[in-house]
Amino acid sequence: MPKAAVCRGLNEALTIEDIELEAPRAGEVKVKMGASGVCHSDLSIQNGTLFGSYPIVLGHEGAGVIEEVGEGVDGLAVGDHVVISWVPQCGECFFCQKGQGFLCEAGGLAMATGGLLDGSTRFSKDGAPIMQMACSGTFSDTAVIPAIGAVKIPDDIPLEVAALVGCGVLTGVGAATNTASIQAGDTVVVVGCGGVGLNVIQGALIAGATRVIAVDMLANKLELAKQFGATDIVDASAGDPVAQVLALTENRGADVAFEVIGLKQTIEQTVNMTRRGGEAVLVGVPKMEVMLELPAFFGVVLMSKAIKGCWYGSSNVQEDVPKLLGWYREGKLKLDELISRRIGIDDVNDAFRAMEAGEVARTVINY
Ligand code: PAD
Ligand code: ZN
Repeated sequence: MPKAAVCRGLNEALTIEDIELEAPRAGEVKVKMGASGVCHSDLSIQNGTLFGSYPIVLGHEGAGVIEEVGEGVDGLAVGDHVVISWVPQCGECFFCQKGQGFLCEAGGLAMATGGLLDGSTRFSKDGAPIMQMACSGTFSDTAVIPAIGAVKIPDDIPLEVAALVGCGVLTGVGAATNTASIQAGDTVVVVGCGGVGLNVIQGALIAGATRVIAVDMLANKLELAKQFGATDIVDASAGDPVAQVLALTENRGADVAFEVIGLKQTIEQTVNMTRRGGEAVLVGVPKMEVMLELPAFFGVVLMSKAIKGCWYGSSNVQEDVPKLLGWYREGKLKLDELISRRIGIDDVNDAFRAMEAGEVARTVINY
C-alpha cells in the first residue's frame, strides 16, 4: 500500500495517507520511487495557479526503479532505473513526428484530465479515485505511469539527481539549449533564480553565452546564481530591474531574456529587457487569467522582438535525458548543488513553505 501526499482540495495542506494502487495496465509500468523534487508547479496545483482535479497526488519531478511491467511494454524491464517524464511522448503523433515531443498529443490530453493516457488513475482510497499530477504522482512512494513516460537511465546515477532532471533541469537547461537560439558570445538575462532559473543559467553558459545577468529579489538566490555561473546580478528589490539591466547592456537590453517566475509584471519586464531583434523566452507558469500588456508597435514590431513560450524546455525526453546526464558526468552541469534540503514525505508541507519563503533551490524527498 503506497504512502503518498494527497492534495484533497484547493489551498488545502497535503495529507500523508496510505492509499491503494492498481497494478499496471497494458502499456504501463509500476515505479518504486527513489526520490522526488518539489517544484513550484506542485504548489501551483495546490493554490489554483494551475488547474487541478482533486483529490490528487502531486509531484512530477521523480525517478525510481521499475517494479512491475504491464502487457505490451517494450524496452523496459523490472529493475530498470528511470526518470519520469511529466509529458509522456508517444513518438507517433503529429508533434512527436515533427520532433516536438514536449507537445505530444497523448501527453497533453492526459495532463488535462489528471489521469493517465486513458484518463483514469491507478490511485484510489476506499474505492474513490485519486488523480495523479501530469501522468506522474511522484509524491507517492510507488506509482503506475505510462511506459512512454519512463526514460531508462544508467543504474549508477543517484536517483535524487535523476529526479531533478525530470522537471527543473530538462525545463531550465532545455529553455536555453532547445527553445532559445543563443549564439556564442551572447548576453542573456534570467529573471527568477529558483530551481528552474538556476538551470536556465547553466544552460545559457553551455549554449555559449558569455554574460549571464541573474535577476531575483532575494540575496541568497543571487548568491546561488553566481555559484551556477551568473556573471552579473541584479537585485529586483533595489529598484526597477529593467533599468538596471539596460544600464548593464549599453541601454540595448539582452540578446535573449528568460522569465522563470510566472508573474504578469516580471513577464512584461523580461520582454522590456530584451534588445531590438532579440528573443524573450517565457518559462514561468502564470495564473490562467493573466493577460499581458505590451506596447505592440514600439515594444515588439518596431523592435523586431521574438516572444517565445517554453513548455518542458522544448524537450524530447528520450534524447535529452541521456544528453543532460552525460553533461553531468562530464562536470558541465551542476546537479548535486541544486539540492538544498533532503526530507521524508511527511515533511512535504514544510517544503512548500520553504519554497514560498525562497529558502531553497530544490527540496528533494527521499523515499
Ligand atoms: P521557485 O519558487 O524555486 O523560484 C522562483 C524564483 O523567483 C525565486 O527565486 C523568487 O525569489 C523569484 N522571484 C519571485 N518574485 C520575483 C520578482 N518579482 N522579481 C524577481 N524575482 C522574483 O520556482 P521554480 O524555479 O520551481 O519554478 C519557476 C517557474 O517555472 C514556476 O512558475 C513554475 O511553475 C514554472 C515551471 N514551468 C515549466 C514549463 O514547462 N514552462 C516547468 C517547470 C516549472
Ligand atoms: Zn516542475
